Amino acid sequence: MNRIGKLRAGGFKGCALFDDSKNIYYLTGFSGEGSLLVTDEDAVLITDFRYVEQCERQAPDCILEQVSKDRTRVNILKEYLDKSGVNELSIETNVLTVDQYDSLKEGLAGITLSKMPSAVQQMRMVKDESEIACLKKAAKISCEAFEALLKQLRPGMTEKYACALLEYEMRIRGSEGLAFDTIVASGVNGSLPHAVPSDKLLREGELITFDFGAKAGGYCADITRTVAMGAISNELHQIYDAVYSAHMLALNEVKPGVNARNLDALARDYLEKLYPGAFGHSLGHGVGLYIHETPNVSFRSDAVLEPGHVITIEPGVYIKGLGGCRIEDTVIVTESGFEDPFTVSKQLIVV
Ligand SMILES: [Mn+2]
Repeated sequence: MNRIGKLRAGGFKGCALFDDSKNIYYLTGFSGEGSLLVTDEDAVLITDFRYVEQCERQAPDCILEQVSKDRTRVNILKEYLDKSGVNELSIETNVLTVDQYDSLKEGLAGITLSKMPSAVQQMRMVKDESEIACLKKAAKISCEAFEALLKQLRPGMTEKYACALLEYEMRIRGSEGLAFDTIVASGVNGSLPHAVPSDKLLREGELITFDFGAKAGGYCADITRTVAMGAISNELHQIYDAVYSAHMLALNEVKPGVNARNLDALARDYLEKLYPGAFGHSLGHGVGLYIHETPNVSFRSDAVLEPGHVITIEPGVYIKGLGGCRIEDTVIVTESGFEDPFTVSKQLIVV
């Protein structure tokens, strides 16, 4: 059964308009720009000239409607909604702009616009076999690229240069662009969890954090490793050891039925005792077509882990003026625990 069929089988009723490109890709396979209207009878992709052939190739099961000078997206929607005889349309209120909403409201007089049920989000949270295969491929590319980078890292190289090398190594191994902007944070820059690679030179005695990910089949990998350039101080060693322990503590508890909030607490309580206030972000997040998606893995999360969830575990310690460390893998929740598709060592790597 295709995914729209599964959505229906799961009790999803009525007409729905999707504008989130990842939801459209997930439901139909079409990765271009456009909208997807799902009615009781039809799945209609509305796009423009640029994507017509792509749409035919990627989503042959959908009805293709091309907008034109005389037939706007709203005109097309109205035709199908009139045909269905419905008076309500679910829309993605988290994606549409106010202008887009106003134009729908104006063009679809008599139709009540309602908030999209969370059915697709719920479905996307539990990854199927084909999605897991893409995630594993993205993980493999990321790991192999990182191993290739490690052989090339030298003191005196800029963060930007190291970033370019890593991205190149991912690209030549088949990555579809990047899962997100690569982070390279060396020395004192390591205290910025989301540092932007700079002209700063890598130096002996520093920790260097790389947070990056390849993409395969639309799915993102997310991995962070912090490596040492040459010999580092005891203080930095201790930070590394603490983050490593926090990572393993939380990781080893990943299994179905666990509250994501409790995972976060395991790592947070451990680090808070050693480095008060130095771990200020969430332990992790869901990963899929988006780099950040549900389930959340934070102190606020009410998510309970299920087989097929894909989450990151990424504790860190950040100390202004000294530096920082983060260790992260994206892992798959299985029936019995978890699977970690990343192969790069989590023991301190010295380059
Ligand atoms: Mn992450």
